Amino acid sequence: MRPMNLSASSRLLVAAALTQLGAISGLSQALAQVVSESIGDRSVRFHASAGAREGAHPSYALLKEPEQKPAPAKFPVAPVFSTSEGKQQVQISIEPGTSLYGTGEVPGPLLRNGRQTVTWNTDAYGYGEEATSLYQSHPWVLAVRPDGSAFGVLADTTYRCTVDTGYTNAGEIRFVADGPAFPVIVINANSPQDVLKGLGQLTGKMPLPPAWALGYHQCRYSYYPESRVREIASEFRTRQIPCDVIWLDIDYMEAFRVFTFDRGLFRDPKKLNADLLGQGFHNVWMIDPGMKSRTARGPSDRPEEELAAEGPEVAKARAAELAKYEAIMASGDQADVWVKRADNTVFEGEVWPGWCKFPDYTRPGVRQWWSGLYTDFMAEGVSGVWNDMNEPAVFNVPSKTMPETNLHAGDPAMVKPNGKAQGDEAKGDHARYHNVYGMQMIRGTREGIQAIHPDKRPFVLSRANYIGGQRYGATWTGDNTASWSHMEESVPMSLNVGLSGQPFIGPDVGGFAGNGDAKLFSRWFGFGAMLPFSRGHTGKGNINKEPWAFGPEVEATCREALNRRYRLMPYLYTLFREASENGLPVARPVFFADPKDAALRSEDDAFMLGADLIVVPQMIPDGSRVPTLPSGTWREFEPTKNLDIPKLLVRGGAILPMGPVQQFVGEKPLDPLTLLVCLDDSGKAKGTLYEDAGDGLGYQKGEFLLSTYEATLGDGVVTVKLAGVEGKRARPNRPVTVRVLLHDKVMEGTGTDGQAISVKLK
Ligand code: MIG
Repeated sequence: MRPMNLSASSRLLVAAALTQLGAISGLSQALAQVVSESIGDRSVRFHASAGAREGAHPSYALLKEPEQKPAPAKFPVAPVFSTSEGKQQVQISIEPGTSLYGTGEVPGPLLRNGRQTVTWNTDAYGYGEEATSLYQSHPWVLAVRPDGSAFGVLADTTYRCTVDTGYTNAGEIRFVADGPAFPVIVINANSPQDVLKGLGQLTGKMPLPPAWALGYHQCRYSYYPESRVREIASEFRTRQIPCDVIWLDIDYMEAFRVFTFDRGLFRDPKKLNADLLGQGFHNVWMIDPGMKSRTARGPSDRPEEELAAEGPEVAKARAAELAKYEAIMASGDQADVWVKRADNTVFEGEVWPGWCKFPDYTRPGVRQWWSGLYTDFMAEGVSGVWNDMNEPAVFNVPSKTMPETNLHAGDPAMVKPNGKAQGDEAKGDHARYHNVYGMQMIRGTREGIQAIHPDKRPFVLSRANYIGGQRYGATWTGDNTASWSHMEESVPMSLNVGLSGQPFIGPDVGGFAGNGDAKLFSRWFGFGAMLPFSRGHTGKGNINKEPWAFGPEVEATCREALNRRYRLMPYLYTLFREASENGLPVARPVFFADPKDAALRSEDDAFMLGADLIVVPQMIPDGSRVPTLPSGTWREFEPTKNLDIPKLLVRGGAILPMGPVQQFVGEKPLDPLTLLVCLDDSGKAKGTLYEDAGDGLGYQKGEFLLSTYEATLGDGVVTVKLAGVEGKRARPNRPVTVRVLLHDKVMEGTGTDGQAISVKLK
């Protein structure tokens, strides 16, 4: 409650007294006047006080400092500000029956009620369910009310922030953060879907990735030498298992020096990349932030005898790589790009290459320098970049990262909520910038590779990120474990990242830490092939985990799982396009099908792809778990007895576009186009198909084709018509197969795209 009927001057006096009191009791902010402003259709930003608004840092979550309008007279959510042990605290009460989600990359179940997360990007190898901080930070909660309406709350701070989703008090969401007072942004809407669209408007959307990135990715720590990479690629093609990308982990580097190649293991990366591309494989190579700062040979250098045996030509190439690296480091020193210690000397920390310096990506000029380093690298025919260890991870220190007192320069041009550029206030300690370090790194990476290939869409994968970071790259869920619990967890974890603004997410399919066995691998692969980012990966020293590594039975399952992904690629690509336009996740919880249905709120074995398809994996070995699914018509598509292959259910009222099996995206034209029709109770169905060049930015100039198909049932005949077209890409002259899913059978008809196609139901 606020003091009433005080004159202006006495109010000031009270405020002053309370400020002093506030330091110990936390009363001052609770009593100070909360200031709020409208920053979007259904979004209001709240500040603890006018002073807090004045002092607030620029936002890293928001796409840009938004246009402000007076706050609406009535708004259903009112954050309450106070201080707790010197930190700002914000409480948002929730009505009973409210379900909480989001909070980013979190272990455990989908439903977050009763949990606590701490935003602090952490190298969390083999994390357990009790872990409160993983690799990414999303101080964001999605709250779904009993009536299916929803709101989202974003604590707009980069500092370490405790996100309490009913852990301390079941009736509230609570944020407590280090650093100065921070604003809280609330998005209120009629549905969780609309809240996420609002989040996309404010924080930006995932730019449309190149189509190949939606294919299957094969990784391990690490594939080398070059001959092993070629062998993996050939195996995929000979065995006819679809795959689009082969990944190169740190061992390709010259003793972990970034932007170099070990020319003994990889004599000609350019030729390797070109040959792979000739077989339909793109490639992704790893780059870390830690840059080897001392020239002395270290434990990561290969033994002298081994190097000598490679002969003079390799020795020469190796020397050239080292010279290139020294030039990079010299340019970094010259431009003084490094993160500093509190005493302003250059900070060094140990990572893979031994002692390293770390670029200060918070500085725009450093990002530019970093972008430039990709020029030679990309010239080797590199298609995509994997930025790892960017929490940043530092070895041999208890904190696993750099000291919080380290110094960053920041970006003076960034605008604060008060509308002014921050100028000198940009300088800040690591505590302030830790959680955005990785995000700013991949921002530089993305800009670099975009500038080098302006005609291509960049692909960047990052381990660390911060809310809004979907603007710069995809992410994965880090070093999980080859266990049934981690397999099960990989679905809700991916879903909550999606519910926090990042659609391009998936786990290490098969598990990173440990071997696991055939059964686990096969089960995981079956549904891993249906997640937005689908990549098999495993740690150093583990057994082989390619789809064929566990024998013919598992191989057949993997092939079937991937064949399905590739056949559904037209639908998946349409979903990615939708996500890039409106911010909705690609993989969604099943309660999205009916946000009013309380029974669906905690279902997290099954998940949806878009609004029209439910994927139902079996998370326990014997397959006895029965997930809760939405009511209404949902028809199973291509039922199978193989427990490792998830059930697929199509929504009544939907048309799903599908294509032929292909070994890589773009291998074949979308011919024939298959339209999978599942009628609703009134005998109607509708669906869209998005097509474009699959790469490049022409789509931004209208070079795409967005087709809407509609089906109607009349007199025992289903007729599918093209009901709408957008974009200026020409419609291919192609055959269409219409497959109508009925409750006990499938009926087919054929025709030509663009013309009405009829299927007689017998
Ligand atoms: O400390 O580059 O999460 O995917 O294979 C390990 C080697 C460093 C951690 C990543 C993992 C990657 C590994 N990296």
